[in-house]
Amino acid sequence: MSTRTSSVPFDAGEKSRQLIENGFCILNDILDENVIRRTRDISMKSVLGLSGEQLANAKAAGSLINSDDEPGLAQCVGNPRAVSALEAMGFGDVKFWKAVIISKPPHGPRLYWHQDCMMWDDPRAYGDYSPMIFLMYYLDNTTRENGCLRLLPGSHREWHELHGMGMAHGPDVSRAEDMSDPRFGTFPGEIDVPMKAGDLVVGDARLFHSTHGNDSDNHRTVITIWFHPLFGGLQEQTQSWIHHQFHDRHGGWPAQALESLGTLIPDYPGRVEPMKANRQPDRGRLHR
Ligand SMILES: O=C(O)CCC(=O)C(=O)O
Repeated sequence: MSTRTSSVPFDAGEKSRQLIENGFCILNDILDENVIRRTRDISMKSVLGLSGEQLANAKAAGSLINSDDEPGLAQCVGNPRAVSALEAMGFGDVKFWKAVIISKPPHGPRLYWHQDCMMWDDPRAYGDYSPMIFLMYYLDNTTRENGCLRLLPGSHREWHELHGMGMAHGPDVSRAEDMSDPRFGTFPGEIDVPMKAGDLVVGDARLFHSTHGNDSDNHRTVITIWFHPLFGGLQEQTQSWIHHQFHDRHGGWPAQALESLGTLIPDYPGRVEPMKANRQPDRGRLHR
C-alpha cells in the first residue's frame, strides 16, 4: 500500500523500508536552490580558512569542520522538508547533534570505510530504528570521478570484517598516511551513490560508508548532519548525551539560527549522566 501523502512527494513507506533494510534511502529535490547557494558560500569560506595542519590532519575526508561555530548552517540543518519526510517515514521526534562540513579538495584521496554509531550500548542499536542517522546534502553534483559516496548496503545490521579494523577517524587513517590500509580498499557488495545537489541521502549511522577520491579540479562538498530519531525512545543516558552535546556545541548560536532548528533541539529534563560513547558493536547481537 502506498503511503504517499500531500505533505511529502514520495512513497514514505517505501523510503522507510529502504532505510531499515538497506541502511539508506535517497530523497530527491529536497533542498531549496537558495539554501544550497548560501550553504556553499558559508562552507567554502570556512574551508579556505583552514590551516595546512588542519587540512593534513583530515586529509582523507578533505575537511572536517564541526557546526559549533557555523550558525550559517542552521537553515540547511532545519530544512523543514527533510524533517517532514522523516516524520512521514516513521523516523519522527528527531533531534540534532551536530553537522560537519566535509569538502574534498581537487585531487584529494579516497575516504576510508567507517561506521559512525557511538550508541552501541543502547538496545536500539540492535533494532530496526537506529539511534543515530545521517543526512548528507551534497552541494555539488557528485560522480565516481569527483569523489562520490560509496556504501555497503546491509552492513548496518551485519558483522563485517571492517568492524575489526580499528575505529573510525583515528589519526593515522585520517591523515591518509598509508593508502594500502584495507580501510581504503574495495569490498564485495559496495555501491557508488552519485548525487545531484539538492538531493539528500538519509543513512543509518551504523552503515559502513566511504568515498572515491576526487580526481577533478574542483572542490566537492557535503554537509553531513547527525540526527537522532524517536528521541524519547532512547535510553536516558543516550538522551542525556545528545542533550549535553547539542547545548555545549550550539548553545551560543544566535537566536535566529536556533529558531531555524525548531523542534530539532533536544530537551532531556532528567538527571541521568550522559552515556559513554561506544563505537564498537557486540558481534553476538548483530542478527545477520
Ligand atoms: O565525504 C563524503 O561524501 C562522506 C562523508 C562521511 O563519510 C561522513 O560524514 O561520515
